[in-house]
Order: sequence, then C-alpha cells, then structure tokens
Amino acid sequence: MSSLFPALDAGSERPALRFGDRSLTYGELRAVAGSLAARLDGAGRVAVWATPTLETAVAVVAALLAGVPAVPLNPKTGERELTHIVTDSGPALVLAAADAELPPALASLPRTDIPTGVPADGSGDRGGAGVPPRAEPASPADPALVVYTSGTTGPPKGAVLSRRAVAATLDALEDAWGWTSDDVLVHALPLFHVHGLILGVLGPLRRGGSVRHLGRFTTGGVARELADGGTMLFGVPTMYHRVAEALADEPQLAKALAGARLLVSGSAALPVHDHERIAALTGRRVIERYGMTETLMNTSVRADDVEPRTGSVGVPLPGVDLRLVEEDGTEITAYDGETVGEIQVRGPNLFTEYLNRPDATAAAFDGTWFRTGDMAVRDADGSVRIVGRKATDLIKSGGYKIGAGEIENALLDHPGVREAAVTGEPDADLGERIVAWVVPADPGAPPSGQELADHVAAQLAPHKRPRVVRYLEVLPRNDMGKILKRALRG
Ligand code: MCA
Ligand code: AMP
Repeated sequence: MSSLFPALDAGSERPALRFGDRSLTYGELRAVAGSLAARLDGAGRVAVWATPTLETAVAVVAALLAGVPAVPLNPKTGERELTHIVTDSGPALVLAAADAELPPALASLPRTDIPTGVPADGSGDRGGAGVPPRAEPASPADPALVVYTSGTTGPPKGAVLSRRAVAATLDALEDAWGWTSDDVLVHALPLFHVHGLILGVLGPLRRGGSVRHLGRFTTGGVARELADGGTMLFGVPTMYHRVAEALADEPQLAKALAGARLLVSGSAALPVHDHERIAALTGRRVIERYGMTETLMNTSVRADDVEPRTGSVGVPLPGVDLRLVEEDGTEITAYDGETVGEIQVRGPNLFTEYLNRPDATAAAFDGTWFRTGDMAVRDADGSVRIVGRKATDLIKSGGYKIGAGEIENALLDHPGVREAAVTGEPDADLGERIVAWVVPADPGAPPSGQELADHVAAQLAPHKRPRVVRYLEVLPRNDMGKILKRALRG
C-alpha cells in the first residue's frame, strides 16, 4: 500500500468532494490538502473540528498525507466530554474552518485554519498540474485516526485505527459492493465517526470516485442528489426510516431511490418494516453492512446477491475471520440459523488499541479475536443475522452508540438529582430512545426533564440527552444494592 489515495497522487479534473455549492476536484484537493499537509509534517496528533463541511474532509486528508494521526471532534460535544477527549488524546493543535468558533475546552490548543481555496502559487489549476504527488511518510501500521467511542461505563475511549485497517476495510467494500471510481456517494452522516468519515469520505477518495455531502439530512436533499447523478446512498436506520415515512408523499424521492445503484444502511439494525416499505415503493432493496468503530467493517450483504436479505448483515468481508462463541468460550460450529453466540472477529480491519487504555484493550480481546458484544446466528450460506447485544447498558440511538453509565454520571452531577439510572426503550425513529429514571434530591421540586436534557447535552453531547425523564421515589435494587434495570419499565 504505497498510498491511501492513488487518485489523489494522479490529480485530475474529476470531482472529488462536494458539500453544498462548494467542491474540489482531485487536482484541487491535492493542491489544498498537500499545502496543509506540508504545514503538519511532524506535528504529532492533530484534532479536527469535524463540522459537516468541506474543511473537515480537507483536514483529514491533509493529516493522512502528512502521516499525522487525526482525532475528529464532534463540534456539538459538551464541555466535560471534550475536556476528556483533548486531555486523553493530547493533540498538538486543532484544525478548524476559519469561521468556526471553538469552545473554551480547546482554548489552550494552537489553532490552524483549514484552507479550502487552491493556493495562489499556480499549483492549483483545476488539474493540479505542477504539484508533485506527496510521498506519504507513514507505514501501514501507523495510526491514521483516533475515533472516540462509548463503552458501558466511564468516558469514551479513543480507538486507534491504522492506515492498514482503513485501507483494508475500504478495499473489502470495493469487492462487496462493486464500488468504483464512477460511483457518486450521497450522504449526510456526521464526520466524526467511522460511518460518515471513513466509509463516507475516505471511501470514495480511495476509489477515485466522489462524495456529495448534504450538510444535514433531509429527504429532499437525498432525492435531489440521487436524481442528479448520485449512485450510492449511505445512511443510518433513522435516516432510512425517515425516507420510508416520506416516500408516499414525495414521488421524486421514490424515483430517485429507484435510480440509485446501491442503498446501504448501517450502524444499527434496519427494521424489517422500513426495509419492506422502501422495497415496495421504490423497487429497490436496502442492503445492510455490519461494523464497529474498533473493527471497521466486518460483514456485508453483497451488491451482486440475488436473494433479498432483509434482516441479514450478509457475509464476512474478504480478509475478515468471524466466529460465534458461546458464553463459556466454546466456538459454535453450527450454521443453523438458530444457535446464538457472540460475534468475534479478527483481520487487518481491526483497531490497534484503545489509546492510553491497555487494560481495556486487553479485555476487548479473546486471544487474537476481538469480542464485539453483538449476539448473532449464522445461516447455512454463512450469512449473519444480529439478534441482540450482550451489554444492556449500551444504547444505540439514531445510530450513535451511547453508554448508560456516562449519562448516569452526568445526571448525578446535577444538584437536583440524588440517584439516576438510564435505559434504552424502543423508538420507531431513533431505534432506541434514552430514558432517565431519576430520584430527585428534593421530591417537592424535581428538576424538569428539559433541564436535565440540557444539562446532559451541555456536558456530553446533544445526542446523549434523555428524551424521556421518569421520576421515582427509589430505584429498584437487589440485595447487593445493584440497580435492577430490568425492573424499570415505562
Ligand atoms: C435538541 N438539540 C439540542 C437539545 N435538544 N441541543 C442542545 N441541547 C438540547 N437540549 C438539537 C440537536 O443538537 C440538533 O441540532 C437538533 O436539536 C435535533 O437533534 P436530534 O433530535 O437529536 O437529532 P436529529 O437531528 O433528529 O438527528 C437524527 C440523525 C442523527 C440525523 C439520524 O441521529 C445522526 O446523524 N445519526 C448518525 C449517527 C452516526 O453516524 N453513527 C455512526 C456511528 P441541529 O438541528 O443543529 O443538528 S457507528 C459507526 O460508525 C459504526 C462503525 C458503523 O457501523 O457505522
Ligand atoms: P459503534 O461502536 O458506534 O461503532 O457501533 C457499533 C455497533 O453498531 C455494533 O457493535 C453493532 O451493535 C451496531 N451495528 C452496526 N451496524 C449494524 C447493523 N447493520 N445491524 C445491527 N447492528 C449494527
């Protein structure tokens, strides 16, 4: 793997990135990201203020060209979580769009504005002629990105993802999806997670194709871009649910989806009802792939699969070993569609470690196998169906993974809260919604649900805020004092 982005080395007038009315060709991206990369050489880790804009894509590409690991930051992250991420990852500087306002938690970091205009030295004509391709100094085992992800307890951990892992996962998807330089990917995913950033931006760039990012998700935006040359759509189930809801009233949307080459859903399970509504109204089947921040992509339904695969996440990707394991560690050999076990994986797609957390890294592996915590069955043809999750304290809401423990800790920091427990409840739109069970410090004057939601949003992130708050006089506990979450029901 000499380069993560062969098409960027070549430079051309082909479109690479489009965000709203701003775009860059491969030649322009080479010039802009190349000049930023020259300034980052040897910088150590760099944080990227990952707004859903052209700047974020340029900054991450520049960091990769410079061989400097990038730490994408959710620009809506609250104070407590941002302070943790910055302290833990220790970036040398933060890259941000020139017009971005940075919060106090980043005040101590030097800031570099991300350019998006081609340098004025003549190196950036549309084809980028005259700019020598940059040698990427890093080796495949070197870190490309550190992506923060929630666990059941404690603050988020930084998953260190190597250049090899990024390349391996994207090349495996090329095979599974017939992904080529002719593909124009449309999406509106956030750019601080694997789905939106690695698959959704680095994916098209590695293929020499292009990406059109909508800035924010709307069904109208999806319809417009797919009708105007988009060939692929990536989304989380909440987005496909909203598409399914809108189809009856938006004939242009159905037509645009019908014309796409590939509709891909991931990050959480797409409910059968939404699969079926989309298939019925567009004639197209959404395919699912299954991955994790720590493993990148593990399985996918193949684009050339002729069978409808509703409810399946497909077969292991090339290079990925996957096994199912019983509670006692015994490997399940049956491909019977009913024996449930934990998915464990190994392959070049796996993360290297959790940053500064050798304990957590060691606990995540069973020998060379990574324990995903996802429970599944395998069908006779090797395809995998996910049936649940080992940890009840992990919630998937809108495709975001959220640990109950981090929300409980934030709630307990509120002076009006004496005790708190957090659970996930089924939600047609979000998959699961976060429910906070609160024993108020003063039963006569409990803090309002809005106040607690705002508190969690300000400390952690808006997507971690409770959508429902229920008040109790005491939390149900067992003899050992452990909260009985199963006894908490609406
Ligand atoms: C509401 N808002 C608030 C508050 N209440 N802000 C501060 N304080 C409050 N109390 C704001 C929100 O910030 C947001 O602002 C707006 O109100 C609406 O927010 P919300 O209702 O939460 O969400 P939504 O706009 O309805 O978003 C649904 C969504 C989103 C678009 C589907 O959940 C999403 O983008 N999900 C993608 C998750 C993802 O990419 N996961 C990948 C990780 P504003 O309007 O300004 O936005 S998993 C992964 O990477 C693995 C590898 C995999 O397999 O893919
Ligand atoms: P994250 O840690 O945020 O990267 O989320 C990874 C988790 O998302 C996995 O462990 C799964 O539980 C879930 N996930 C991802 N893709 C799918 C899918 N297609 N179907 C069901 N669950 C999924």
